[in-house]
Amino acid sequence: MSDLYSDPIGSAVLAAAKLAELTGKPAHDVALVMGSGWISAADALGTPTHEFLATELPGFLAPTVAGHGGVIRSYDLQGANGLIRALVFLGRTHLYEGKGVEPVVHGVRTAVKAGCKAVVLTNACGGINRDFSVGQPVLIRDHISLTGVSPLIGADFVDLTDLYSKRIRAILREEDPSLAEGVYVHWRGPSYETPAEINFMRTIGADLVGMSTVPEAIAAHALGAEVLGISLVTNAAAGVTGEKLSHEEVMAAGKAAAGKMGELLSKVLHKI
Ligand code: 8IG
Repeated sequence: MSDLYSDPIGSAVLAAAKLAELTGKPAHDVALVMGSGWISAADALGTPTHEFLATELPGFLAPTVAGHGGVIRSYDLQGANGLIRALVFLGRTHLYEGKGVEPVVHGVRTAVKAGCKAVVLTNACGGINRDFSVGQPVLIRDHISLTGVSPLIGADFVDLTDLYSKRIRAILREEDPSLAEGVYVHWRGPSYETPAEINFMRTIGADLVGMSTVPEAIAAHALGAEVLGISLVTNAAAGVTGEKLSHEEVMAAGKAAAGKMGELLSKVLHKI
């Protein structure tokens, strides 16, 4: 039995084998990780062939935050270029849960070991850039890690120059030219930023702030998958409007806007 902490890649290989067994599919093509409020985007993909708890696969932890599902779905999507097998994670583990980075990236590693060549990472985030409004989806162009946490261990000096695939971003912007792009800053949480921290983030070039996505993007890229990151701005970051941040408001804004993103995703998945 491979252990998630002592052999995270071996553990992902085991989880991918169990996934193949549960779905009867030897491989999947693309993975989507749905952040808070993105469940309606997954629903727009249609009816999954399989749905089960992430904890049915080795190495996955039970989720701890309301609205972060911990469910895995497998879809057969018929596209212009034939059948696409999509693996969808509803919910994820975050660094702020305090279990280390291994469980945070276990899903995307499992997906890549299951054959996925592209990984779509979605999240709900705070808007730092004043041009962005609540309910707006933004493509992640690049990131700044303020956690400094990498999922990689050892002399694995991975280049991150094109971490958020230019090619895939171009496909989405061709489908919807109104899509904005921005730099996402990773904050450990679970406390939100102070207004002074948001001013600092804006000064160093950040447009969006959130508590996910970055370790998963690095882990997927290091294993050779292409990454697309999409943030849904669900609140103005601290100090931007003077309003306080509430988890309930964040969830509501996410749910309201994710449906149209689901339509966009189902249109572009077969081109990715
Ligand atoms: I949703 O304002 C969401 N996630 N760090 N700051 C951080 N994470 C977030 C925020 C926010 N909104």
